[in-house]
Amino acid sequence: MAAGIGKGNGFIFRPVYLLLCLMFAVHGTVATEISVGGTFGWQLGMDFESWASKVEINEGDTLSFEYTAGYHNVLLVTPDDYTNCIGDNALLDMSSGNDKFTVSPDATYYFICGIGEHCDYGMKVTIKVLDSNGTEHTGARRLITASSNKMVSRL
Ligand SMILES: [Cu+2]
Repeated sequence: MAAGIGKGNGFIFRPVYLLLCLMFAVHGTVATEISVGGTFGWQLGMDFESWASKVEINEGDTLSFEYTAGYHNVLLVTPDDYTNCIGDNALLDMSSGNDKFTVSPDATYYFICGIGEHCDYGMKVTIKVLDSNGTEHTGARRLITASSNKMVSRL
């Protein structure tokens, strides 16, 4: 009888693992790489706040900051430092020119450029990440579908 139960367990567990694998696979395809600023990239001359308001960013998505290394950088800062364009206390400092940052759900991130007065000239962006239901905690769901988000991210 013990051997019979052992076999039974095997049949029960295998489909469960398969299902978990499928769930991860499906979830993985949803994550999108989003180039901040679209094809314009991360540089002076873009209204990044306006850009961000049109893009839906979900948990697991990866932000990509593309720029000429040395001319700009990407600093993750606190809301206060974001408002005042202060980069000295950056929580994260990226400067490769092709910086990737994967976002967590329900989070808000504040990025600025720490070079010269670029932040004062508009090189700053607030990234609000939607939760797993595709909703923002603080406001109504944006009227952008996941598929249009992918199109926006490739512009
Ligand atoms: Cu800059």
